Amino acid sequence: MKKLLVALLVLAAASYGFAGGGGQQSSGGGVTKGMDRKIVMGYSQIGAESEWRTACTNSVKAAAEEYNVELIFSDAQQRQENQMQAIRSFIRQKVDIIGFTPVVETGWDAILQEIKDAGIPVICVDRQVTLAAGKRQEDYITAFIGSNMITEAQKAVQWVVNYMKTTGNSKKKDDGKTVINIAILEGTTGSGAQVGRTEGWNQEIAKYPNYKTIFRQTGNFTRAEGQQVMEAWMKSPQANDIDVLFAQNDDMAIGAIDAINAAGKKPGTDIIIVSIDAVKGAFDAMLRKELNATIECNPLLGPQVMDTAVKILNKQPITWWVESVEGQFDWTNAEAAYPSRQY
Ligand code: GZL
Repeated sequence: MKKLLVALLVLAAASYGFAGGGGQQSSGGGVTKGMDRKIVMGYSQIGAESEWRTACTNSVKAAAEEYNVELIFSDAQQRQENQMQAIRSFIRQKVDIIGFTPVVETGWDAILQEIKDAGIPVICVDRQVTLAAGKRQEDYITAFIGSNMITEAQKAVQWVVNYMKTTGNSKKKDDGKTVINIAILEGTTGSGAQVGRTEGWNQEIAKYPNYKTIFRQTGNFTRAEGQQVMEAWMKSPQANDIDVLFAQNDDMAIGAIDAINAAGKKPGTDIIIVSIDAVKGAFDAMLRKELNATIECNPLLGPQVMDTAVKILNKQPITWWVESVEGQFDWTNAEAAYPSRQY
């Protein structure tokens, strides 16, 4: 009886994995596709804050199955210290390769040095890191797989300016002089996505001096926080001044849409809304004419992660960063594109 109890406890502990869920995903024996042995990857994911993140996690797990990679997966619940704990565990377990999405850009110098000292290659996925002055990412990160966040936001600006010049909202059009007031819901403060999208937006919108930012606050990439922030803006004296909302991801935009409707205004008409990701919820909102446009940010990175891991471990040449190829969707193409969307 005692042995059975111990065995069950060991099984439970192994299946639970690290903080917030995760654990060992092994697809049995055999070898990894493209290798002469089965490799072990430790993967530290930041959490499950958005539809996008869930799609990214599912892609990584499915690709590990497809490649027959033993995946030790950790969900950090948005906490950098949980990522550090998981990565140190991967080092202790002497995994073949580490994959991780840094929840924020900074604070990784020491742990990346530990990984380097352990001689384990590391793939940074989705969001980039910023190291101390004088240090190059390429000297610590073996490969980066993800989007160009700056480009995504620049596309969002161009979409907004074109729409305001050609269509406008229920109150005004952009004639080059009329002031267009913008509210911005930013992602997780300090994350590569928030930093890049803020930089890209600010750079591009500066070309249009009649566009004024009157609200800017983080909604932490979540629907709930996007709604809370928008509710507060809708109760403020400047509520009626908002012409355009830029949300740095679809989940915050969808939360904001709920708040705008609750305030008796028409999202997509009174307030023009552009966001980033192009998840299914955004397509639903565009078909309801409540979201005007979304700029695609591809979460289906799993196959590229596993293919790159195999190339690294086979000592084959790789390109350090292969930028994701991404489109954009609005009322002119969302309906036609929706059936073939994979996330
Ligand atoms: C972008 C990714 C962002 C998504 C959000 O690459 O890091 O994090 O845009 C997600 O939906 O939460």
